[in-house]
Amino acid sequence: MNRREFIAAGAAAAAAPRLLRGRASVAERPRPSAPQLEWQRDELAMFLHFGVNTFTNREWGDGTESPTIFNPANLDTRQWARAAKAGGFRTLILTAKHHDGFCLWPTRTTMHSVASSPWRGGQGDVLRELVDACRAESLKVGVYVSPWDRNASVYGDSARYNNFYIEQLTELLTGYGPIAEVWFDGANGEGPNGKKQTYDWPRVWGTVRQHQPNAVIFSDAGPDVRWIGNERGVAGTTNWSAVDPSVVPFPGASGDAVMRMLQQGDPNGSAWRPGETDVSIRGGWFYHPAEDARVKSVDDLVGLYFTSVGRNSKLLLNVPPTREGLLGDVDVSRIAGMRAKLDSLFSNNVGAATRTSWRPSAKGGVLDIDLGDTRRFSIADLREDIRQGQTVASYVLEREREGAWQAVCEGTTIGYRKLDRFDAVEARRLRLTIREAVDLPRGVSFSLYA
Ligand code: FUL
Repeated sequence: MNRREFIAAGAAAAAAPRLLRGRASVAERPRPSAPQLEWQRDELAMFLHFGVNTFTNREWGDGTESPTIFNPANLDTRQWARAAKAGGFRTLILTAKHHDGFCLWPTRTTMHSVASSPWRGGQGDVLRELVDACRAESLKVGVYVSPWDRNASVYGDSARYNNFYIEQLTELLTGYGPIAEVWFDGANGEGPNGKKQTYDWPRVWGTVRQHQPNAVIFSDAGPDVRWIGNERGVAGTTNWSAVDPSVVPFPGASGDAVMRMLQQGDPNGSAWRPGETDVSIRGGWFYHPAEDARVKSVDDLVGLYFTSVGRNSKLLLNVPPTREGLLGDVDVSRIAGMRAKLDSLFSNNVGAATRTSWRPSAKGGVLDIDLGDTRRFSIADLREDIRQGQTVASYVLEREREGAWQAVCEGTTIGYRKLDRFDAVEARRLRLTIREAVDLPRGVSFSLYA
């Protein structure tokens, strides 16, 4: 494998990228915070939807469920954590409270919790057990805390419910050690009294910052990471990590412009807010026996990796525990299968090249490589050094064939990672051309896999 530094601007003149109108300089462009960077590099997180819905076989509870139905016979969070770790997942995010209002930890704010259930004689705490298991397996923990609460009598009485919700959050953020991610959806149904609840998002986010300054906060509107805009596991083929925050002002905002911003971001956005792609390994978010035969295949899961991580996003894969309190055998084997397949796809690196800096005077550039020998490959793994922001808006990777250049793959954004899969091709000489960028790119690299 030959590693070659970037060739002089003159050689690249024919392929000079058009610098799109961007911010004044790389220094002014948004960049990730340390927690955002770590969040992205982790690539995979596991979502665990678990609660009264698991026992009623529903997707959304209405808040009238009796806590006595919550009684997983063999709950084993260590089994969850081991399965996640074997799949390469780095964080486990539990539905501490879903829309039905049932709390998986023994909260002081309501009786509607595990403390009123027969499970562990009313002494249990699912979150505590998850935290312990994750610490033992060197994994991180996150919590989903639904703002919509169909059980709380004060829901819809805005000030009172907001106090109640902040108290719940405070318990979660102060009682369990480091929390890596706090996950909010924008669901906002009507309260029991017919009144509409107005959430106090600045206060919610301020509470997370106060107690867990290193946690990333997820919602449609960030502030740290954004929803990717669908639950199918597909990020935009164009996906900027920056957004214009005024387009998605609060979680649950809707409309075409909102969806576009969630899917694609904004090349000139002022806030670094990368997209998280959440999708379930089954049809629903909660466990339903009828879906045992509909667990996504290994190839499906590998495909989801390519349409999320491979499009500058992060994959949050939901694997719902059963009524036993375990991850299903089929689900566990599919996750392990996904890992094995990904490891094999990325095991044979036939060549790599990096260009770390572009001279400010150079109008364009090509990163080229001579593999030394003709090699066969079917995956291109492109990356930008996102510590310095995201700049590439359009690229093409070409191979030399009988003295002419022929495109192997092309695309728009790169960001943290862009994976292109194609029918295997052979080549000895290749070049990556950045056609368009919003600023002089930094640290662009690619690797090729057989
Ligand atoms: C949505 C919820 O309504 C679904 O039940 C699920 O939890 C999904 C991840 O978020 O907002």
